[in-house]
Amino acid sequence: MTTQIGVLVMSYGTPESLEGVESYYTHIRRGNPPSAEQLKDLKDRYEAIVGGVFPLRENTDRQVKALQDALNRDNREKDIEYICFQGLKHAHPFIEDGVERMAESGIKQAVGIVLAPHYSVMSVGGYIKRAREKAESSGIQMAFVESYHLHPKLIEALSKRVSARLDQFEEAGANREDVRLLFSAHSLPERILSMGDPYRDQLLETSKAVAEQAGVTSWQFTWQSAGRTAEPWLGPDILDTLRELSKDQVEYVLSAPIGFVSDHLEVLYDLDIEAEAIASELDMRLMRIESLNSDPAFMAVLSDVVRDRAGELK
Ligand code: FEC
Repeated sequence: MTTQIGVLVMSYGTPESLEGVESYYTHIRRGNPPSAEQLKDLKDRYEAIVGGVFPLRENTDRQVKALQDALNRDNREKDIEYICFQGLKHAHPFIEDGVERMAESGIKQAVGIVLAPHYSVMSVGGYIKRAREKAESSGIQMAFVESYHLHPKLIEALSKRVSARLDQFEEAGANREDVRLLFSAHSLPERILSMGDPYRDQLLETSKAVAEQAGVTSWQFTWQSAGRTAEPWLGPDILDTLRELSKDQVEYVLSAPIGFVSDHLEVLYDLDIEAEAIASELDMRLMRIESLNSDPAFMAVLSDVVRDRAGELK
């Protein structure tokens, strides 16, 4: 008999339309509505990005479908059928909706995974807490993937992307050795460090592994997309890092936003528009590695870690 295992694929979520930005932003701000100025600023950023106003929605839909296909394609466990459900942190269908849909489909056992490879109690930890609470009250046994930041297939997929862009720098006349590889991820409040949170260390581990595999020695890590709140956030921010690199006569920079797995606002605006504008002001050449999106290599990472966790369900 075939056993069905649910897979709750969790992602940040994005509004469905410009009209939905206010309630989305209010949700991110834990129920506090943004000021008119903050709202306009966010809407302007969505309007500025190319590739569709809310590309994260489409990208997450594709990733969820591709993961389900990957999990069932080779059907290593002949008696298991994986069924993927989506659960978003700040938009419909919310994490709780995803768990509810699993319960309605008769799922009794499930694995939860977040489309973000690095664990922080403030990011992945928050998704897992919400899913776990809902699963407990819905009678679903759930196991969770907490991080996959050093999975060999992830390191390979990222280092291939780095090498491809270094080839392009070379074709454009630069020496590979003169390109500074700049890894980045979403900043979080500095207080996570005193909480012993693994987020920063995991990001540095991914950076080191990717640089080594791509044969790059000139690299560093920087933060991006810090929140606009009064408390201090982890830095330096990528815009300041670019200014510092320019002072050191660095002309070529390759951005590798390893904390993200999809094209969305924080990549398409914060890097491709905002950081790009600073780079051109400083007369630097900035390129960015391609996002993982639904690359089969990334789906293989996700399906490996989901299967591992599924093996722990009794
Ligand atoms: O394309 C899109 O529509 C969504 C892009 C998006 C992603 C994303 C990922 C992460 N965030 C993380 C932490 C925070 C914290 C705050 C915060 C605020 C925002 C705002 C927008 C936004 N985030 Fe986000 N984040 C994305 C978008 N994020 C929009 C609100 C306006 C702004 O500050 O720019 C601050 C909350 C507060 O005010 O208290 C904290 C982390 C990630 C990466 C892991 C993950 O994907 O979950 C961490 C994508």
